[in-house]
Amino acid sequence: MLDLFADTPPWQEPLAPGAVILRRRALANAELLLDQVNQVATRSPFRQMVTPGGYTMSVAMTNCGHVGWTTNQHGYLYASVDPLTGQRWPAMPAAFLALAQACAHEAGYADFQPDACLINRYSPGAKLSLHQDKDEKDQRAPIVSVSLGLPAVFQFGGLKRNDPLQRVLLEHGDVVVWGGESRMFYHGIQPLKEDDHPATGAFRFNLTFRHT
Ligand SMILES: O=C(O)CCC(=O)C(=O)O
Repeated sequence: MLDLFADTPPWQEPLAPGAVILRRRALANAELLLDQVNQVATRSPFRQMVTPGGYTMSVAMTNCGHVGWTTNQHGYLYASVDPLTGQRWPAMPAAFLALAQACAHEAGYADFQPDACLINRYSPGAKLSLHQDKDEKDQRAPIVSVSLGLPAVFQFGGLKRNDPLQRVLLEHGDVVVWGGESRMFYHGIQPLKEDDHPATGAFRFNLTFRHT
């Protein structure tokens, strides 16, 4: 029988073993989430981090939670203090935590306890090269990734950098959860196309929740 509600948001699309896209899952909360992104950024501003190799990342980043992802001349690390402000990272807003836990649960990962939320801000041309999220000590927990604002092409590969890539468009309110078999799969974001989004103007924001 025809399912009239098959495309009614939110809906799920399998991506890989252990990975699923929850389409528009964060749409209803988007305004609140963006407001809280702004509040986090007033205390720990967005900044373009420099990799250990001396490359300035095109994506601007900040964090909230017990620890935040950052870089220094020696490598990548989670730190409890924001190196820019010398203060602890802002606490993770309750709405962030609730959304991340609900999405993880819906994707099959019960008891997700994120202690870090990396917030990425993309302007036109900004990208994230293929990488693995491997700075977390506990890789049994999934990654929950929330997209807000301008659409972007997400690349999702395999355990090896040169494994074939799937390319999927992530739009305002989409959530991707990957864990289990695909927890260490390479992924990245292609350069953002210039456009204007009613909620975020020229930007795309992404929240990634991790249990470090
Ligand atoms: O912006 C995205 O959708 C992906 C972010 C990401 O891969 C990361 O923060 O590790």
